[in-house]
Amino acid sequence: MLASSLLQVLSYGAVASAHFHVLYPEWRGDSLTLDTASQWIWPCANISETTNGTRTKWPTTGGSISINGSHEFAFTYVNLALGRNVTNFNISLVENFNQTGAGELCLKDSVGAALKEGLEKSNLTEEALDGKDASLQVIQIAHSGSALYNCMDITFSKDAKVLEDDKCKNGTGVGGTEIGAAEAHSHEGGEESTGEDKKGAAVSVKPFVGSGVVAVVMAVLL
Ligand SMILES: [Cu+2]
Repeated sequence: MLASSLLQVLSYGAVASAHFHVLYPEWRGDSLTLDTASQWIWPCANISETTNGTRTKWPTTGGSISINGSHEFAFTYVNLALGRNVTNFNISLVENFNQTGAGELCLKDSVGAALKEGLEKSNLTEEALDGKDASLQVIQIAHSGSALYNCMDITFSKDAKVLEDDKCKNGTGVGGTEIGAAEAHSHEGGEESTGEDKKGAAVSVKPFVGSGVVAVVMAVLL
């Protein structure tokens, strides 16, 4: 039973034109058609780093990222790894973002702050980034809860620009929201409550948060 449903999932992945395309920066290769590629494979869909010099020049202040997703929604992450032949994508540029609506999704200039923060943690300056090679990794968690991977190779350049508006558009009905914890609920009537009230609130809130998580998991499975 488990084996057959697993096969079903795998064959769906192989046959359907599901999953996502990367439109910008140029991806390492078309992971939907290359024989040895599979978006299920961490960290980069089993596609090696670009060797033919076609890296995209990407601004040191953070560039645009554009994908075309086939799923009605997918939890989306973008990570950055500095250097060449890297597997340590330790700088998060986009986190906990729920892409909604299938189609083209473009983040024009929204990763600058996250990049800056990541550089600070790595003790790197924006100036030092100029001319450095790096790879971007896009992860989507969609149907069945599996993660899909694609990577793009870049060279940071202080002269590179973000995409023009006409090249960075969201498809009709495509957008996204940041996924947050159900914190709003635990703050209800929070500020003025006594220590004891807080304890009581925390206890009563817990099952609610739990069911929220279950609902999210259910949604992914559907
Ligand atoms: Cu898919």
